[in-house]
Amino acid sequence: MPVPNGFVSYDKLKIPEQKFELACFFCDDCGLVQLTKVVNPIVMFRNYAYVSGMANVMMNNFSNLSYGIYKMLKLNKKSLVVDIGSNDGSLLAFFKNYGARVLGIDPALNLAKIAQMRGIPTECMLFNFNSARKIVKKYGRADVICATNVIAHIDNLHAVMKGVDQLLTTAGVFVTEFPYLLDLIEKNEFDTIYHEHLSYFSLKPWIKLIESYGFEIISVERLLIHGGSIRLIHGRKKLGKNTHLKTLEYLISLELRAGLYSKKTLLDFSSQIEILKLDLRKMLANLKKSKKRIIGYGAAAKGNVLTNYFGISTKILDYIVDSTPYKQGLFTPGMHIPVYGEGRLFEDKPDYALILAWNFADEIIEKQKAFRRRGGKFIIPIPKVRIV
Ligand code: JHZ
Repeated sequence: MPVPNGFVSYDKLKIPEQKFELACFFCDDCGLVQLTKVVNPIVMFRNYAYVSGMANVMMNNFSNLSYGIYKMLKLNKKSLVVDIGSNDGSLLAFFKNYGARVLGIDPALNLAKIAQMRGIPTECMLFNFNSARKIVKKYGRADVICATNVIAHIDNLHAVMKGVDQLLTTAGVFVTEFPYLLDLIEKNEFDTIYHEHLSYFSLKPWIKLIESYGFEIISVERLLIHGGSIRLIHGRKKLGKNTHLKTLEYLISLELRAGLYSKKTLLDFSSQIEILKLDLRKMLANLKKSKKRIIGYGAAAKGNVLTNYFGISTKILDYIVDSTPYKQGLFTPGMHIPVYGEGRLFEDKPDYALILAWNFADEIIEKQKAFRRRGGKFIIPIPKVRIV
């Protein structure tokens, strides 16, 4: 597969794209599911097309997260909040409004610039122990470290934890969110497996990692975002603030019941995906036979995985609409499906829109009432193919 955010410009369409193996290992020892091959992060993230501030659902999630932490720690103008993988500064903008000092860390030059323009100081670098040391020297220690949808993107998890340990004050908290393996398996979310995501976390291996650096989970919450994620707040173990043991035990019991730590479950999952592939391809082929025009909605990284893995090309999807300016005017990696702004859906009036950003299906369907009113239909591919 090509890298999932490797959008291609018109003049480069004839140059063969670099492809990388995309397969998973399962660790017999700790149960972590992880990719077999690691693509150089600079190739994937230096000029990054994904902008977190593009979806209302994301902004609401950031608002809720920042308010919870603000209340919990009673943040003030002396507090420092550091966001790892700060993207366009969307999360930090909330913390800034609460009066805290903020600092973003992100290797994407294009996004660091945007964040800086909106008044969010950002260091354009990858996060590890060395960068944590540099930050401590320049800005002091952080009272809060956030890392939403980014830990799974980092190969050396030990370097991250060493960096967090270095950067965080003694009483500080480390907050992270990532897609939860339990949701991924139960809801057929195979297309969230791609080169950017090196680890697919469940709780057991995660706890093993953080405990080895003297941290414990002080709060755990399941979220609907991104097809099902988990939000964890960590503190230093020596402070003994873990009040969520029962919830953790309960979640681990769910993981065990779902067979997350058995290879058979993972193999069954991959067979399910083959069935999904047949179902979706059959439905799309039937629609094409009856001369329906179909487009894609949301040039998400996951959509690029789905179209490549299921072989859905421009013979099926005329184009994809997406709200991200960085993606518009370009072609999707691998399948080379053109990407346009969302306005085109209404002007062009296709019959069906396949929602590739299925995690935002509700928001998209709500927003595109006019398309539905004049007979347009949506196809949601995951967890099971259905028409709305
Ligand atoms: P979205 C990204 O994955 C990348 P992607 C990353 N690696 C990660 O971990 C996950 O997020 C969590 C568009 N859209 O967020 C915007 C509309 O066009 O599911 C996006 O291009 N109209 C960091 O790329 C895409 O859909 C809309 O109304 O799979 C959604 O991409 C809305 C709501 C979205 O993530």
